[in-house]
Amino acid sequence: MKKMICSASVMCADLLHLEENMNALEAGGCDELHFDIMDGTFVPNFTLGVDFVKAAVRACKLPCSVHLMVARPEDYIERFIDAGCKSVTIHVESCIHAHAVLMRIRKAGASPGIAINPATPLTKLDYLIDRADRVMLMTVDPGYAGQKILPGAYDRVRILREVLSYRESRAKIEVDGNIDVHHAALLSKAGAEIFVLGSSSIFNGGDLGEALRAFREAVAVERQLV
Ligand code: S6P
Ligand code: MG
Repeated sequence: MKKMICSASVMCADLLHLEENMNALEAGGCDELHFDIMDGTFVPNFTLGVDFVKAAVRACKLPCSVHLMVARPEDYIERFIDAGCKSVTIHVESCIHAHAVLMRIRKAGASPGIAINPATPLTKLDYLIDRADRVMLMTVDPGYAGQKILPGAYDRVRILREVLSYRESRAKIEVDGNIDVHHAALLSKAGAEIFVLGSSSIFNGGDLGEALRAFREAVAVERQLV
């Protein structure tokens, strides 16, 4: 089994103790931080913004990735990259010229990602895959933490894995939404490599470093059973 890439969802952190949370994640071997940016238009919720991300980047050594759930993401990518983000993911549904914007993200010095909602046909990705380092399959409708995984998620990962290998793409599949131990085991078997960890897995009030280590171990065990 390849090492899971764990991306901790900052919107699920204790925002009043964010620095402690980030230190614990770093100590626990977290691979990156995941910042959900919501504008109340593309999704029916508001979350974090550029200044928040900038402050977190200053306080933490982990690479920061942003998941832009906003209308017209192309208007904001350079600001997040200037804030220190190493990876910027845009939605195929919110960006008319997604191909050009992915290239702009790379040119600006960050790693481009493309995200897709649960009900959007995967064929929308066909001509974008070559420009992305990661494809983020939403396993819930975007907007909120604490939702239930949608059953189509497993097939979508399987199909996308096939498409990526047919196209000889090295893009990684990321899954976002209700990634608990059981779902992570099934999704990693289907071909997912990056896992967004939120309230379903590690943010449950205890020590985050411990929670992350326990999560990795539990997924390794669960993979033998599913
Ligand atoms: C949801 C967002 C996610 C959440 C994550 C929360 O729109 O994109 O990144 O932060 O899904 O995790 P959980 O385990 O509560 O679903
Ligand atoms: Mg997200």
